[in-house]
Amino acid sequence: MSIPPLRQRSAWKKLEAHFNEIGQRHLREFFADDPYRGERLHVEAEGIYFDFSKNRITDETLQLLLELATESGVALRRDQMLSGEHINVSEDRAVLHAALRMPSSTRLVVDGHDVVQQVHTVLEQMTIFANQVRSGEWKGYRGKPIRNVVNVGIGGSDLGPVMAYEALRHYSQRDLTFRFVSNVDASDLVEALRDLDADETLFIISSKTFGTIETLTNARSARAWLVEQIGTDDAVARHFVAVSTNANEVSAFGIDTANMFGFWDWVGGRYSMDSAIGLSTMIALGPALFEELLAGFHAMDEHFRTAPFESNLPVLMGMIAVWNRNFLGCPSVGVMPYEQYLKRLPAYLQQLTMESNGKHVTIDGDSVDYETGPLYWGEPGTNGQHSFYQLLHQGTTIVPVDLIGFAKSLTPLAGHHDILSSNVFAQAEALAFGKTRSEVRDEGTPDHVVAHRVMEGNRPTNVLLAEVLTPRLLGSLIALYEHSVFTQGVVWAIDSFDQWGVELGKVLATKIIPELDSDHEPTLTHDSSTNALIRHYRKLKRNED
Ligand code: G6Q
Repeated sequence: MSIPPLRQRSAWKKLEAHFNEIGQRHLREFFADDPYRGERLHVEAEGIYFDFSKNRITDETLQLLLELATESGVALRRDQMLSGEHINVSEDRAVLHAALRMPSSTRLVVDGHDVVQQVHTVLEQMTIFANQVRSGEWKGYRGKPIRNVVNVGIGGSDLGPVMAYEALRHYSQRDLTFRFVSNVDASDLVEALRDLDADETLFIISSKTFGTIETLTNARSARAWLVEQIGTDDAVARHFVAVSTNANEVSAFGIDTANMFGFWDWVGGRYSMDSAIGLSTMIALGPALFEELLAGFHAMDEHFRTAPFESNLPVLMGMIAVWNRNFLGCPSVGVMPYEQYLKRLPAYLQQLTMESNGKHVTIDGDSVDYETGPLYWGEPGTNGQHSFYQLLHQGTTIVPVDLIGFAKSLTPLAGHHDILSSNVFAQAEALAFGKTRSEVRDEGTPDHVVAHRVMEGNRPTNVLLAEVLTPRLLGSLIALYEHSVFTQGVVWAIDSFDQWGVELGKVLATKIIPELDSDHEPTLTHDSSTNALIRHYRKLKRNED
């Protein structure tokens, strides 16, 4: 099936004409025209109630967006992904994070291997180890049980574990301490270790490639710290494990591959929190709750795979995002969880969305002539309301926002939760409907202040509402975003699963590292700005006048 370039697809052309008709209409009108709009424009799947009625769309918009999804080959591409075809074309790889959460009773043969069986073999290995650590059976070199777990990784090997730990901390084993070290800035490691007893500390070195300079530098320093504290290299075997796809490098680093938890090249870094990269999560939660997390992911995968587009939550979410990006022209999207435990979710989603869809060429290598992934950012509510929400309400840029709320708190204290939740609803309402000039006047506002207090509204939001944050719900929520990102990437015809911009960063600095070394005077061959900066840095390092 050959799919025309985006601008030539018939649904795209219809959407352009349609936008000319309704693009300037106000959410106030949409709601006034249809008293049932708020009830109608929602879907519910896997415990997530998704209200998309406060988007600047009509029934026709929706129908055309779904037509565009169909014409763009979302279903075909989805099925290719789920069956293990190499849809990551620029790296010639399968994209099989969905296989990480398939039940052990299923089979999926890809490139000659049953990947489900491979996944469950590693899960069993993780389960044994996690239970040993949790029960105190796994002892440090001098016989003390492990009480501190330090995950050392960066990017996809850090953001998922830290987000999941924070999100599910309520369910974690509280006599274990978890720390996450990612930045090569030594402060990150030094601060993480300063109050830890080496005898009780386990390092999980998480790196898909085991070639990432930040992680290996931190891992070497962590090992030096441990050896210094305990007094012998022999201690490393009881205090270091690795999560990687690269057994050779793990072994070269000095970690016994018996203490390595593997995964595969078909798991992208930002899609790996439910692979062995989630080892710290499993230790924190225990294998049973980790299984719940996987079940939540899988349930959303199944919904994505089987639900018709008009009730398919990830497809709807993804297509509304396309509308906001390409037709409303919104350059940025905010995600605001009204659940403190989800405080690292915005950072996690920032990588998921921007690394996946921040691309300017199509899978065929042609330059796109339309916008792709927006900037993505966010903070937990209600904190954001006391800072940047000002711009959301009255700025000159329209920022669509996902507001995520829960009906029940995990930590109920009288009076708190309804105050928190009222803000979810109030913000979505205010962003949509604003406050008109006459409403402001009727409040008795002096004439010269009226203009300042008007909120034009018409700012789109999605509200995602669930009962309570559980491991299962978190899995479904993350899978929802994964598949929404996928849907957008298919429409934009980009490879959502490579990351050449990130790879560039990995090599750029390596040329400069030796040039900063005080012992040698380098011959600098960069541009004049870079040369001057390096010279000034060297001078400051020497602390000369
Ligand atoms: C994720 C990216 C990137 C990667 C890190 C760490 O999709 O590829 O964030 O996860 O660069 O890579 P390693 O796990 O190989 O150390």
